Amino acid sequence: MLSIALAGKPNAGKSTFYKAATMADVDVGNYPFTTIDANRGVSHVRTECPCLDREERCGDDNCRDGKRYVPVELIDVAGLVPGAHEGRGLGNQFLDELSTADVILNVVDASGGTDAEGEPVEVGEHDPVEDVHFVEEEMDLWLASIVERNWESIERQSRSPDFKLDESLADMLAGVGASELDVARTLRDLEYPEDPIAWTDEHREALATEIRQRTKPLVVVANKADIAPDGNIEALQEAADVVVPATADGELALRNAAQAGVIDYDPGDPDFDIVGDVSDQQREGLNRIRGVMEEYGGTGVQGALDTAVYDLLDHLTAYPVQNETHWTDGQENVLPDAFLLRQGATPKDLAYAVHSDIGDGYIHAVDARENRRISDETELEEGSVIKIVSDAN
Ligand SMILES: Nc1nc2c(ncn2[C@@H]2O[C@H](COP(=O)(O)OP(=O)(O)OP(=O)(O)O)[C@@H](O)[C@H]2O)c(=O)[nH]1
Ligand SMILES: [Mg+2]
Repeated sequence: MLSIALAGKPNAGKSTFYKAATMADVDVGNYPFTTIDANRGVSHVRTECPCLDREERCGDDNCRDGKRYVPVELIDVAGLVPGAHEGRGLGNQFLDELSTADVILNVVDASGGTDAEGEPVEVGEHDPVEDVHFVEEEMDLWLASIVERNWESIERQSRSPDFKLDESLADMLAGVGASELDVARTLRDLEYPEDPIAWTDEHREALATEIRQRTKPLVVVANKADIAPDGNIEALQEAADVVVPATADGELALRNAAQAGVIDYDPGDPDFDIVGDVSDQQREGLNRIRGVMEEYGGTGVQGALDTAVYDLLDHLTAYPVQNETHWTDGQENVLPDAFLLRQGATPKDLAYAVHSDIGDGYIHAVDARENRRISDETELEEGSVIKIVSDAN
């Protein structure tokens, strides 16, 4: 499963985001370091279900009237403060928790109502732009310290006649989610001495930064948009490449209200309808959230997850089926599974995503939308419905 981590300074709203996105019961509080141990749970990205091209909707939990929710892992870690890589705040051990993540949501308090350490201050007092880059810097320095720690071993290995720098680095960096390809591409873009003994701290830091950028792309979540002073969101949008304005608190309220049957709302909808009895106070609260949604096209929680997976990681959703006519599995469930794959993935990649035995036994694939056999090199698209013929079937 793809893994998305929430990072950022304390008190920015990471756990609120996590709670809203997973509906798990976790602690939220208006003080730094509410979260100590990481929370891991299942959330979803939202896309259009292929059933929209058929007469009937799927009618299961993952598809609400054609809105398809595809599972991803979400990780909520302790707040990060400047100097965390050296052990400040809750230290660097939780930076390790980020190592398994494919993409990071950097949750920023766009209201400027918390200082650099996450202590409450007047709204607007702190400049949230300062909180954008330190997260990247801490991650870079943390990675650099891992490289540094392991360098002696690389130097030792370099004495062997069949030493290859890229292979040794790939071994070392596998633990932070870097593939051989990531290492190869990074080395291609860097200037560095052939002999590891001649590497300086600057070389190692440059390597760490490049690897981090490649393996941990970042979305800035401009949270607390509901109380952010004018201009703060725009300033954040200028400071970072990918910024999603959000109200995690608002999303949590909507999901709770939807669960209670008070409103009609599916995560990621741009608006909601009030369908149950509400007090004047509740109506006022809901309308305040509506105001933020009108401005930004939704609460931003679902939007941030979708942006991370579909835009930054450039993934697509593919649907394996056993029956190419009815788009069902062996139990007649319509479109039972959805897999997130990199753009450029082929039917065989989908087969392996389903199960390694199906991948090993892959014979050919059928495009169920067109009901015809497709070549092994066909690149899947968003919404591809594929029957895999495998001798492991
Ligand atoms: N106004 C507003 N407040 C929010 C929003 N999201 C979270 N908060 C509040 O911000 C405070 C901190 O929220 P948490 O979710 O505990 O923050 P955190 O980032 O997990 O904090 P640590 O675990 O301490 O690192 C709480 O008082 C939340 O209610 C939002 O969208 N708008
Ligand atoms: Mg927390």
